[in-house]
Amino acid sequence: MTLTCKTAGESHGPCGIALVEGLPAGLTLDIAFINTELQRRQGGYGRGGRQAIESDQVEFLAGVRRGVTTGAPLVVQIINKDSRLDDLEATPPIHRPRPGHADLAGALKWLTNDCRNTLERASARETAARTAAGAIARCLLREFDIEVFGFVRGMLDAYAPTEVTREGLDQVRDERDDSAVYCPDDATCKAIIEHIRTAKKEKDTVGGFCETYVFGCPSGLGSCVQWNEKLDSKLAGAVMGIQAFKSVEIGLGQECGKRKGSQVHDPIMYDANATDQSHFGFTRPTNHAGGIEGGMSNGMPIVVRGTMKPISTLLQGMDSVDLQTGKAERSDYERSDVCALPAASVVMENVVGFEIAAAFLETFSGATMEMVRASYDAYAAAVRNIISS
Ligand code: EPS
Repeated sequence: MTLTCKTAGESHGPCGIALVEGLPAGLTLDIAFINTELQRRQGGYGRGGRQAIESDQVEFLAGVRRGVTTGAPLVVQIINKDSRLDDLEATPPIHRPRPGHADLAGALKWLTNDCRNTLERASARETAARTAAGAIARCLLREFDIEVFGFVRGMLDAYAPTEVTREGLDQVRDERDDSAVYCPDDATCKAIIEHIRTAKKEKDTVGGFCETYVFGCPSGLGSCVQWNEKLDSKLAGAVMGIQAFKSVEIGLGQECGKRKGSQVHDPIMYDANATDQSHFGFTRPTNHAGGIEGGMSNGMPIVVRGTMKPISTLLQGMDSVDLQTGKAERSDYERSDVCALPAASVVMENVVGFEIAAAFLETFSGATMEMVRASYDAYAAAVRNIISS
């Protein structure tokens, strides 16, 4: 069965829900880890007033018994404390759409001059449910020593030079976790905070760049056989599915267009002493491909970069139109964040983790964890014999 996730819930409704199907039975969920990811998603310098109200944590309604998956569909709930959707005064109609938000496009799609229904569902509050689903899926990846790591790379003119390797991961993770904007480089962190402060003063907003690395991902995930089976197409879809994301890159990404082939492709080497690694001995001195060739993982770290646009709710407003009168007006203001880039880096880390878990289970399928492990072990044994067979 394919691992899938659907979410439901409005920003100011009673709760957010994720329905996750396709996990094998017998997976122990690290609930403290899942809740830590939810707390991290709520944090980061630049957040608005909402996060002071909420304290997100998961509650399992189905598919989990004593912390272990049963193999049945899993339903996870995150309660909204700021629940007020049925109170007309607390959640009034919105008639002046915010440029960049889903407001106008939703009004045109659902044939209404009230943007409220659209903005409630389009809200990035929904990413709490997707983060939970991703963190749940990562419990499976961790059983196979697959580590997912996301962070803020930069914004505007600030860009962290940090190199992320598996060997240095513990230190970089500590640096990220000590940073108010989830950026492991101190100077870049300070510059980002300054940019957010300035944007706030100017009643403006800022976005930026997030990156996610996957270490220990074995070769063989994804497929070149169909366009929509490619691992990079799935990752791109998941990252572009995060609210406010406008671009996704794998490995060198758009830089590929500025270089010749010999400066882009990663030479292939074989090290018979490294067959215990995720590349099973087929090492590469560079990783411009970002761990994916032909839509399949090659065993090198997977590297994904995403760009988040600045939040579209501006305190200064922007030129818009009143949908009741057709007259020019400034856009409506709803309480919002000045910058949610740190939160977005957590969301990206977890949606990438979810897609890797989905591809993993497609390749090494089984109704139970034991069967998944047996399938993985059989593949690992066979791939180590490629050279001699
Ligand atoms: C959001 C508007 C704000 C953000 C929200 C996304 O919510 P509110 O209008 O309640 O202040 O805080 O993000 C979250 C609630 C969250 O948990 O990430 C929007 O319009 O997208």
